[in-house]
Amino acid sequence: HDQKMEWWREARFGMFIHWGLYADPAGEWKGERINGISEWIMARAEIPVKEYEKLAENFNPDKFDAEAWVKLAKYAGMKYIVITSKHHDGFAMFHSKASKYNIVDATPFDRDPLKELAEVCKREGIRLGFYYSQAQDWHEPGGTYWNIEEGKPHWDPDLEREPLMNYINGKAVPQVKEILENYGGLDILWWDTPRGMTEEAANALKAVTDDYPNLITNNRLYRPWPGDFQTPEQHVPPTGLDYDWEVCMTMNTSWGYKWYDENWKSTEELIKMLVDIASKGGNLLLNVGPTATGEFPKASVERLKEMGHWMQQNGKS
Ligand code: JFZ
Repeated sequence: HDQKMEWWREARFGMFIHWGLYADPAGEWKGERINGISEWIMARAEIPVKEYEKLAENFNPDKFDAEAWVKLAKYAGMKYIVITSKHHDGFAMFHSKASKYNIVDATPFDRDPLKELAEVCKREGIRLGFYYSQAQDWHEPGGTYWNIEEGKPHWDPDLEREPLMNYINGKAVPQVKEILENYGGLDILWWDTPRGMTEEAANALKAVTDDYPNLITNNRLYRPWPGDFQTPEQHVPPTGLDYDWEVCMTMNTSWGYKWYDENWKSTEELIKMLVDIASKGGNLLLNVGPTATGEFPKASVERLKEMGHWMQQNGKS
């Protein structure tokens, strides 16, 4: 347990990437600005499943360049990358046999960006993790959604409900097996928002990850759940914690790309945050939300370059 954490404890700084179909609407639906984080647009605008699915038909991020992403992360001083393989919208950003609703089978792009990213990471010595939304899957009849625990129905009445375990056994477990098997050996599996999760579902997924003794997982599989590290979100915890922790943080407000989110933190703020976190013994997972063409927003690139410049002068290596 401790041995697999060695590289992670040394790492201090990683890149979070929230990338999915939601990068296309980018916070706006039918000419209206939708409040909140952009990767939640399907829920916030109550978009029916069939309508949201149509985003895939035009999703063609042909400016995607895994090498450019990894090299910038590396230049910024980051040691690892965690990317959304499937967010709550249920769309897989990797080639999946378990569900056709994935970037290779459902879009004109016809490439597996996560495969490309995995290859470059391996070559460049950057560790790689996938985020996988195990509970919330707004696309599936058995997937959970944000207010399921309040007994609310899914916003799309055409999605005929099924038991959670249908989705867990039919999609989540097979897809988690796929990502652990097909991407050269992931270092991290990043679970999220266990809303509506059951112990049975958590155990089914844990059984899969148990086959990978070097895999590091977070504490968001179930509630309560230890995982290998805790995940304070959008704030820096006090000093003196006796467990491993990683702050995940946005540079602006939204995780996914939102074109009018101009609430950028300054480079100075980000560097101070990194120093604060490192001095307290934690890691910073700093988010980028790439566009639907597959590029990092200019403001993110600027900040990462400036952080890299600072790291060259003050970092360890
Ligand atoms: C979740 C997601 O819903 C969100 O879209 C994003 O991926 C983020 C990283 O994770 O949102 C959360 C999860 C946990 C907390 C808050 C928002 N939390 O523990 O305060």
